[in-house]
Amino acid sequence: MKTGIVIKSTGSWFDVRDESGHITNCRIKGKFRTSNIRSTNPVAVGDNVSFDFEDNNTGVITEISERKNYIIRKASNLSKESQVIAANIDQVFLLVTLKMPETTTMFIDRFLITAEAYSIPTILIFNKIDIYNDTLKERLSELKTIYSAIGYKCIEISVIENINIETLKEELNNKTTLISGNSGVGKSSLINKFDPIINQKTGIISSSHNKGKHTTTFAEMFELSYGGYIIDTPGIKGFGLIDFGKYDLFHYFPEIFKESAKCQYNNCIHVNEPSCAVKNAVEKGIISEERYYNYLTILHQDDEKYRK
Ligand SMILES: Nc1nc2c(ncn2[C@@H]2O[C@H](COP(=O)(O)OP(=O)(O)OP(=O)(O)O)[C@@H](O)[C@H]2O)c(=O)[nH]1
Ligand SMILES: [Mg+2]
Ligand SMILES: [Zn+2]
Repeated sequence: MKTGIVIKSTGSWFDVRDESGHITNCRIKGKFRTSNIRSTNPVAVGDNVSFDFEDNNTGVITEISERKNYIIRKASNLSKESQVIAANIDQVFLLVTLKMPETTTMFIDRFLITAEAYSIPTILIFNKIDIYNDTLKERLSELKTIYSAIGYKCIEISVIENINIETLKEELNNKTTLISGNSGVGKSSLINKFDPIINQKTGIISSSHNKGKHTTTFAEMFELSYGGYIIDTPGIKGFGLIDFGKYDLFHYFPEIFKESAKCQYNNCIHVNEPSCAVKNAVEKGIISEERYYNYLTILHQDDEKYRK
């Protein structure tokens, strides 16, 4: 038996790298009891696994070590199956763009809820600033103000014009970083800049829809020659949340959670309860209206699921 880390997953086959750096193409046999989560992929990139050789080149995964954390999503709110994007990560680079394609704050907030739930530090990276006009630059500064006030580090970059790439590289040091975001925001283009040994395929933005074309199809982890690992992932359209309780959702909005201590009712979910400190903070501009609106929308969109 050998042990290693899953560095690539194509659905049914997994590349597992052992300590010596040797990579074995592994499959899984039978059903796996990883944890109590129901996911379409029992093994994810970042998982520490044990495996037996089948022959010289292939192996069978026999065991998955308990995960420190993971990022999990559903394709949509209604889907039953969830997918583990990656496991055992130290931080996330959430790559967003205000143009070509436009990342919504709803997408950002849904992602952040999941990262908060597993206490995974997330840096918001605004890419493609080279194509922002004045209106978009204003919007960028507004978003940076909102998210940095909550405590998220925000960095604006341009992969094409090499702006702030070195600053970003400093954040990678010796950590395992997952990079996620919508299709076409420049995830693969960015990681190609992190190390010349990485040569990920990049795609074009469809001119009719201003959206990416899902160029990256599998999650894959790369070792950086200066220390640390980076995981490139396929672009995601929607970020469906796994089931959080109605009374738990606001715990994952740090600024709402902070104010909630002052609400009159301890079962307040900050919708229309009297003497709600959260609503009060929104009125005073302490909590961003947009974030609060997204909170309410998620609470109601996912309401059906909570009632079941
Ligand atoms: N203008 C501009 N274009 C960029 C920048 N960064 C990346 N792009 C372009 O955006 C397009 C998509 O880049 P990719 O790196 O393939 O995007 P991705 O996020 O990996 O997309 P998926 O693999 O589909 O999820 C390419 O045409 C890149 O050249 C940037 O800073 N400015
Ligand atoms: Mg890509
Ligand atoms: Zn309240």
